[in-house]
Amino acid sequence: LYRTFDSADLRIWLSTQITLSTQLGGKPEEWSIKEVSDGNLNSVFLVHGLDSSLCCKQALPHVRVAPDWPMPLERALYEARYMRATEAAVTGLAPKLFHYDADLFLLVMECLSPHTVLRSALIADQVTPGFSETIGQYVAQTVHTTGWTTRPFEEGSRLLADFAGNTALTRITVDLILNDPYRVCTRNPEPEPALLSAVEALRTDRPLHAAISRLQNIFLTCRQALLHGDLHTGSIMLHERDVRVIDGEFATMGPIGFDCGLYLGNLALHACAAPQKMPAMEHEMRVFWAAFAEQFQTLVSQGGGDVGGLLEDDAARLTMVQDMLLGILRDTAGFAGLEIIRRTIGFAQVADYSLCPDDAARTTARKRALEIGRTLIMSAEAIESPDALFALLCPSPAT
Ligand code: SR1
Ligand code: MG
Repeated sequence: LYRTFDSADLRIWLSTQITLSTQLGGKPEEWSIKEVSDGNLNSVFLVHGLDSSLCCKQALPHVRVAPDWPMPLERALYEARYMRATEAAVTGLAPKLFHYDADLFLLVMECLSPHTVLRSALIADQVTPGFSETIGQYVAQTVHTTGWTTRPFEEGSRLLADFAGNTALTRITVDLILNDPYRVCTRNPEPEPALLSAVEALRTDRPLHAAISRLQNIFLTCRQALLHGDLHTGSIMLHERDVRVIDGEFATMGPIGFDCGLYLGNLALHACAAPQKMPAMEHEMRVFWAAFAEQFQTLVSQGGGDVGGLLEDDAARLTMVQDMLLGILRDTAGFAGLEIIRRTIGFAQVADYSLCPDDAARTTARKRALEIGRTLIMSAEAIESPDALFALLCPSPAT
């Protein structure tokens, strides 16, 4: 039954869906349907009816930006499962899922309008400072509701089973984030000549490879909570103070620091591309971590799961939470470093570097990003405080 939809197919299909067409209002020929596909993987359409609007996202049988790269359609199912597993915990922080069609691998969601993608808003300098508070709360609330301190272990085991099959997208992460930037690989774009020696150095850096192996092990074996799995600034939409997380198709049980690290790594990348915005990005990092840590501590202290169930007093629970937060902080540093490096020299690079005024400035920005990424990976295990992490993510220009 699967076929790749264009706008005309979508209009016909929606007209057969009584609940959705009633929700839209008016007649099918009155609906405005616009394709707005922007990400690397899927087709996205915005449908405006007389009464309401919808966002329809369909998985393609290949990577949208690389049609020769086949990709299983089931990623849409995992995105739907992620939205359902987390929706009660993050109402208002993510779009609502109205319908998932298992034959068409199609999600029908709340249309976020007039929202823009955070990465584009940052590039255009059109953000309301403090947006990262919502992201910190989002991560704390999603990982709390799916973690082992909250519910009996049987529920965590069910999540492990529900997401174990998302291997195609986890393979993308394993390749693109955890391996490709450090080896010769046809997926890697040709580096600009001025960056070649820095790229080659990363391929032969044995201490770095040892530190990355540790992070690979954490990513693949630590099943701490259900992750978004791709929490970069392109997976967030916002309008003024309304901030929403989208695109949970990479969802997997994994280390909480992975979601935190991808987000902070993308803020650091933006600061590398536009150094004058370093103070603003450091502010967002601090806002993120404060919101995440505060919310995590409040929620996890409530208990309810098999982990921590023996702890009877507040002080003992606080000690456990602080111990968890330190581990998450260290993982965050390592995964932020990996994200910064892969977005600088790997397959899916970021538009933030378009802010550099010329080629020389872009090369300088990229070299700086590679240095920051490497330092984060190498120092992750020794980090003792959030301030130490921010100092590595936002080093002063002289260092
Ligand atoms: C082939 S997909 C490339 C990247 O796009 C997604 O957003 C993920 O970040 C992935 O690594
Ligand atoms: Mg995405």
